[in-house]
Formats: sequence, C-alpha cells, structure tokens
Amino acid sequence: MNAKTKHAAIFLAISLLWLKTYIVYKVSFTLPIDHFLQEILLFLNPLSFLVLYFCLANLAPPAKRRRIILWLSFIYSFILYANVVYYRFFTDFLTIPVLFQTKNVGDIGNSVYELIYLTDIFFFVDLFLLAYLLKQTRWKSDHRLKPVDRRKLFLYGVAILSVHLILAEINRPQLLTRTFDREILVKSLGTFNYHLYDIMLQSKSSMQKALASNMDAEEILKNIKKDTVNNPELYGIAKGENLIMVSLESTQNFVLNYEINGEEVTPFLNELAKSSYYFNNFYHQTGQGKTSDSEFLIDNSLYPLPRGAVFQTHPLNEYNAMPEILKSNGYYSAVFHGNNKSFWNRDVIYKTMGYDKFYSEEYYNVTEENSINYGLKDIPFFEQSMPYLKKLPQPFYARFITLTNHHPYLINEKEQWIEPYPVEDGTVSRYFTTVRYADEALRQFFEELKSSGLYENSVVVVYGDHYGISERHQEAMADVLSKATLTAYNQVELQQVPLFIHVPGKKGKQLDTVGGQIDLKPTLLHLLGIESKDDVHFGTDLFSKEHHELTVLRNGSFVTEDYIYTNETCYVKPFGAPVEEEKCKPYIEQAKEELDQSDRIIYGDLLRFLK
Ligand code: GP9
Ligand code: MN
Repeated sequence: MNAKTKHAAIFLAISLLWLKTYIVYKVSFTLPIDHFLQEILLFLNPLSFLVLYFCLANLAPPAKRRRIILWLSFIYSFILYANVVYYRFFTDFLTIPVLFQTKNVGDIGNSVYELIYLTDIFFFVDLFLLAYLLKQTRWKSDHRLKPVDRRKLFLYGVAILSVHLILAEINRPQLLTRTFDREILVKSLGTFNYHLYDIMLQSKSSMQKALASNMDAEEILKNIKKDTVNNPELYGIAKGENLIMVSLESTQNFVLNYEINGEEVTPFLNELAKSSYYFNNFYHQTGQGKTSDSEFLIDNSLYPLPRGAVFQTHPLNEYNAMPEILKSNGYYSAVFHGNNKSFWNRDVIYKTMGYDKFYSEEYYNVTEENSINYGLKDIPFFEQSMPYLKKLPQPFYARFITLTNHHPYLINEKEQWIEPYPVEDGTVSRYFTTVRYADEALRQFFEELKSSGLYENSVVVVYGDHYGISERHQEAMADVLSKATLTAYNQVELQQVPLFIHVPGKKGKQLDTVGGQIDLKPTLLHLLGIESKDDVHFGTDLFSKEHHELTVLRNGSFVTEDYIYTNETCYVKPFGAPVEEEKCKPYIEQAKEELDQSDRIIYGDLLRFLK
C-alpha cells in the first residue's frame, strides 16, 4: 500500500470538507477579494488546518478510525455551520470572547429560529456521502499504520501550513501582530486556523488575568498619581453641553499652514486653529492598534498595549470609559464610522465601553461612486451622518471616525483640490491630496453643525489619530520639511497630531502645552464639569495649572517641556541637540513605570477589582 492509499479515507474526508468550506466562503460569507493572491489564499486556507486536524484520526486504533473520521468531519462541519448562523445575524465570525459574551447570546437568542433555514441540511449532506463512501473497499480505513506513515501525514500538514503562512504574510505583512479585522484574518488564515489563533490569544490573556489579584490592583492603583482639578477658568464651562469628537484619519500636525504652490493644504483647519483652542504640541500615543488605539486612549486615558490592538485582545475587560461616565451624568453616546463594524472589533468593545449606538457601514448608503479605498468617503459620511446626529437624545457624546485620508491616499481626480506634493515617493506625494479632501469634508460638517444649531451647545473636538507617513519615507519627508535629513528627534516631533477644542463662547487660542491623547479624557470631563479624580487614568487636564508635561509615546520615547528622549538619547528642545542623559533621567523611570502600570491594569483586568 502506498501512502496515498493508506490515507485514502482521510484524503477523501479532507477533499469534501475543503470543497465545502470554499463553497461556504463564496455563498454564505461576504469576503471581498482585492487581488488574485487573496483568491488563492482563500481557496488554500482550509487545507493547512484540515491535514493537521485529520492526523488525529491516525492516532485511533484501526477499527475505530472510520468512526473518528466521521466525528472529526461532523465537528468541523458543525463549527463551520455555527459561524454561518452567527454571520447571518452579526456579519462577523465567532470568537472565544463572543462565545462567553452573554450579551450577544441574548441578542441572537430570540431570532435563532429565524436564522436557521430548512435548506441548511445541505451543509451536512457531504457527511452522509462520506459515511457511505467510507464503507466501500476503496476507502476502507481499518488497516494498520506504521509510525512513519503517521509522521508523513503530519509533515505534509506542516509543509502546507508553512507555505500558507508565508503567502498570508506576503499578502499582508505583520498579519498576526497587527491583528486586523477578523474578516481579513479569516480570509488569510482560514476559519479554523483563525479559531486556533483566537484560542491562543485568549488563553494567554486569561492566564494573566487569572493570576491577578485584588492586591496587585491595590498596589498599582495606589501608585498612580492623582489628577488635580486646578482649572478655575474652564472647569464646568460646558456643563450639560453635547460633546462631538472627530478623529482625523492619519492627520499629522505638519500639514497645518503648509502650502503647495501657494495653496493651503488645510484651509479649514487653519481657520479652526484661530477659532478654537489649538494645541500645537500634542502627540498621538498609539501602537499597532492604530486608529483603535487612539480611540482607546481617548475614552479610557490608559495606554494601548505594546503589541497587538487592545480592542482585539481585551475587549471584555472592565473599563471605566467616557461613555459610561457620561451615561451616569445623563448623556447618550454614539460612534459614527463608515466602515465594517467588526473592523478592530469595534462592535464588541463599544458595548463594553458603554456606547449606546454604533452607526457603522450598514447605516450608510455606500456605493461605487461615494466610496474609495477603505469605504465611504468623508464628505458623504458626514452628510449621511447628520440626520442621525440631529435625532440623538441630548446631551450626547458623538464620536466621528473619518476614513478617506488613509494609506495609500487615493482620491478621484475631480476631488483632488490640491496638487500632489512634487516628490517621487508616491505615498508622501498623494498624502497632501487626501488631507486636502478631508479638510473640505470637515469644513462642510462644521457648516452643517452650525446650520443645525448644534454648534451652539456642543464642545467640538478634532484630533489626528496617528501618523500617516511612516519613518520609511524619511527622504521625501526631509524634502517636505526643507531639511537635509531627518534625525530621531525630528521623527518624534513628527508624531505630533493636531488637536482643536472648540468651546461655545470661547475665543480661539494657540496653546503650546505638551500633551497627548491620553490627556483628553480628564480634559473633556472637566470642561463638562465632571470630576475625574477618583477614576483611574494616566492623563491630566491639558488646561489645568498642574497638567503633567510628560507625554510618553507607546514605544517608550517621551516628550517634556524641554526635552525629547528617544533611542536612548536625550535631546534638548527646540533644535534637538543631543545632551547628557542626566537631563532626561528623572523622567526615564517614570515613563517606563507608567507604561508598565497601564499594561498590568489591562493584562490583569485590574479595574474589575474597583467595581
Ligand atoms: C478602519 C479605520 C482605519 O475602520 O479606522 O484604521 P487604521 O488602519 O488607521 O487603524
Ligand atoms: Mn487610522
């Protein structure tokens, strides 16, 4: 008997399930394919799991092998079907946290009968066929196997899995560490490899959580510095008013007042800088979770995690987020975003953080014409959001996440309102055109806010979520900034994102206070007259006389009033000359400790001990 015949029964089961999975991908899920490699990945991805999975059948005694193959096929089919049913309701895939998320089970409970169709029997017909075929001599599976045969199948599995992972990595570098949208993970890894990956993430974090105790919580929490409200001019100035926040995708501070051929790149933001509090020394503090990390910082005033996106890894922790705090002060809260709701696991964590409503892609009319790149363009996004916004119960906290100014910075010719920057590096060159588009979208949104009357009774905050141009574009960026080269000091400065806070009745003012996204929560709560001193947070009120001018970036670099510390070098502001480390010394430990404390809070889910 050669290897092929020895494993014939297993190969048959694998082929049927492989084919079934691919059909299910095409028929029951919506998995858009952007290019040919993705199609190949989608087709191949069930195989690497299936081969290794069916190695289990070879561990069984020969007489039981047939039954085990059938059971394995049934379990596989059942999990696949469970995903299909879940997908019908949530347009999302199952994850371990979701299985334990009683809220979701509650949601789905009532309609579970409506989600199961009679025709679903077709999901299982191949099992009957398999049972029948395995009885035929050709597919008999009760022969003895030598260990070397078992090993062979296992090695096939490992080889296929390796090729698969390499292709997945080529298709999307840093797939696992950047832990993107589930849709992308399932498309690249396959449903079952994805489930295994999910189990791994889950067990790792539950271990850290299981080992945490009330004592850890007390020890860490007592060491966190207390924020003091010393903000007599502005504390409570916007009591009871709405809070509107706009996250500007990939918008860095250097685009402000920048001109190309005498044309402003951000005419509206430049105006806004005059009519609101404009912070020109404000930093993003995001890590691999990009936009989602900025959201996490803003709503929790905790640091995001050193690897992965906290939105994905710890969505069910106990938090004390802005929407929850605002809710106990009579606020309604909503997020608006024209992308798929499961991106960055938003649909799950928003519930945890206490949002009342998430207006995701399904609430918008998204067409070929009004979308580009990741989805709905910013102008129609704001336009279509207005009717929803006007109907929200007041006071509300409404957060808008823009999208068009996202890498690779694409915009249709007729909406390209500024020349691309004249440099060979296409990313940097195009970046200015999408920033210009987003600026116009924001202008129109502000017009709408004014004509709806909401502008009069809302604090409006606009901020950049994270960098748009990475360090890889050094050369082009040196050109943009008219410098010969960019130093590590310049790279930290480039992490500045704009921040505008418009308070009704208050005149514009530029503030050069050093701050970061972590400071927004206490700052805004104080404007609304809500005390935050008993709540655990790492930021401090940007308007307070006691604001702590130490802004720690997620990679450990930090900025103070006088220094920037990065790559283990201390630089003095404003020109960035390196100075002796002694100058930065007092802050080095402090910065490390802050990040460490915040990580321990999240990994250990320590805030649960405070409830
Ligand atoms: C996706 C959008 C972009 O919904 O927020 O995410 P990013 O890649 O910038 O983190
Ligand atoms: Mn972003």
